Amino acid sequence: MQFLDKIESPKDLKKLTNVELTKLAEEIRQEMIDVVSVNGGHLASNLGVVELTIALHRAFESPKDKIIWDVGHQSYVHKLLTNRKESFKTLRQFGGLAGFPKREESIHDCFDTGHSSTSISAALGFAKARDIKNENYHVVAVIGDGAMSAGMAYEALNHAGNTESNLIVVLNDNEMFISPNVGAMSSYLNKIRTAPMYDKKKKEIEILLKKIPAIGPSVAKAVEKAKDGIKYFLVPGMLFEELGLTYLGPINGHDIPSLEKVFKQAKLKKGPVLVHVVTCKGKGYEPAKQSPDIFHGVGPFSKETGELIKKDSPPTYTQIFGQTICELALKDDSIVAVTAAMGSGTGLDDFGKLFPQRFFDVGIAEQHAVTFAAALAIAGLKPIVSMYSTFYQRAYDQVLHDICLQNANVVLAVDRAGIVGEDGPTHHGIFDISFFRAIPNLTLMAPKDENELKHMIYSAFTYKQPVAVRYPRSIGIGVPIDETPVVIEKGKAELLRQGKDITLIGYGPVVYMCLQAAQELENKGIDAGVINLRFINPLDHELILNEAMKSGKIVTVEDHILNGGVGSAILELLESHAARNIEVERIGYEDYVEHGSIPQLYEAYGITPQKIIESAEKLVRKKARERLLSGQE
Ligand SMILES: Cc1ncc(C[n+]2csc(CCOP(=O)(O)OP(=O)(O)O)c2C)c(N)n1
Repeated sequence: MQFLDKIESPKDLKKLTNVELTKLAEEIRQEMIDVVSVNGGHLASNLGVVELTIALHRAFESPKDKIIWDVGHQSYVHKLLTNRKESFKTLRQFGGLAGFPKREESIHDCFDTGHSSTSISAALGFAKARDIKNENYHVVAVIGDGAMSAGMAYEALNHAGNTESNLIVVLNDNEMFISPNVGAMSSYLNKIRTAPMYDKKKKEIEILLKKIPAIGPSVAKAVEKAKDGIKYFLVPGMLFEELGLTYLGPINGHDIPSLEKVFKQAKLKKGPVLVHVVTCKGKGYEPAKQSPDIFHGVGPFSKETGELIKKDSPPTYTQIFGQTICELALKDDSIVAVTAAMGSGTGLDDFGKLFPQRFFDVGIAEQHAVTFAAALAIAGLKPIVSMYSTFYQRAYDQVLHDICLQNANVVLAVDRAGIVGEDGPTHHGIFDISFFRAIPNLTLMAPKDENELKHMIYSAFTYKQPVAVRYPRSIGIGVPIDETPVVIEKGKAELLRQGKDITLIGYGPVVYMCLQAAQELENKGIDAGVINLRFINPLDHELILNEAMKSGKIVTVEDHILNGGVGSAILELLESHAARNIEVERIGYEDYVEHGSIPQLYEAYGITPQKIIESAEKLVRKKARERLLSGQE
């Protein structure tokens, strides 16, 4: 790579001519295609910001100036330009570069991101800190038109527009979220995307408006109002100006000299500035340009054809969810589905096509999605909200306050529960049990396999109360799928195997790890029982206590943080039944989990049959020693 190899730090960019910069952009695209075609990753978004990132690093001085990448999935170019090109091949791999900005990875990553729409708030925080400490640097938030749909972005704009602090918001407008964009803000941006650059036009409009004569005070007032109205129609970005930001744009986001020019202009303005940059998602690689949604977050693919490398495998939980909800909705027209910019990720694409009137993609607006669904339910429909576990974190109050406190009949499909692999700590769904378990009225379920998922989704609609069903990102176990779903009795766990020496308790697919461990323990002379919990709330007190009393020892296993997880719930249950002599070992995560493939992470963090066996043996040995010492044997 003739030019990329020369870039040790962003400063080196300033030595290149325009022609060389164009060649550098080509090399960066090639490098990203090479690496992402093997490791998977967020290709289309990164292809779209190559020139934008180069121009930002020429116009600003990172790390002194702070550049905050919203979501951060588009930070690959930034990583390549900030001394990480040698390690770029390890992108998203266990122990390698993260797929998102990470402060501990580089001084050029000034703020960790992963969840959408945090950048303007963070940028304003930096700007205020700078002002209070009398420091001198620029702060830039780079936010996509998708991320601009979330409430947090408006909360931050509302605050920013009312301050004097210098701050630059770069709106990267590519007409796409993961799927084509939705919502009124997107329609607004669509309208102004092709308008001529504001600054030049603004002057012409001001001159034109000044020519309108004033005739007496009252008429003058009306004329002023009319002028504002005319300006509103003629000036692109007026909405942002009204919010107190200076609007610059729209700018072609693939023209480095124009971008640099506008950034230099923005640096000179006082107060908050919004630079509207228009880019093309997937630029420079035809398959990604044609299908930016598929290449938004993509697995390994053939560089030559753009075809995804698919293995013969069972359907994913998400696919079974998508099929089930379509089957149910065909028979029941009160079922409606809500998602927050994750239609394809949550398997609702087919639902959207079959029932367009009953499908709502509300944009990146998890809080709104949940409250909206609460009212749909209270008004007599049967809404299912489908989002990733990690994004429900955004909507906790809405689940608690709007759905559960009112006991609204909403089903929450909690996709990507458990670790998700290469996207890492910002995206692992390992907290939902802890935060949902605390909420009264919320039934909380987890299927051990994809067939049980079908029955659980069906059952959830029959309980007539708030229900959350959590299931993982992975492919299913490969079990046959029953044609007709049946109702699972609420709160009933499943005893998969009797055992007198120890009881293994799991939920979700780790139940199969428990079964494997039980089999291997049998070979070692330990008789282990296995409970598939199915319900985390309410717990099956009777079955758990019965089995625990028999064996006196429990190992709980969960693809979840230990704090407040099911292991904790079982300890609480034993405590409240004064069953304190039962020994419990809990397996789960003790901390945030890094990025890497799911099998690697399971191995590294000890979610394995081997770990279950070790924990079981430890407990059995401990009890035997105690018995020996107390003279019972
Ligand atoms: C709170 C939250 N919800 C959902 C997501 C999933 N997500 C990641 S990127 C993305 C689309 C972002 O669109 P945009 O900001 O326009 O960026 P682009 O990829 O188009 O450049 C979504 C929905 C997220 N990261 N955070």
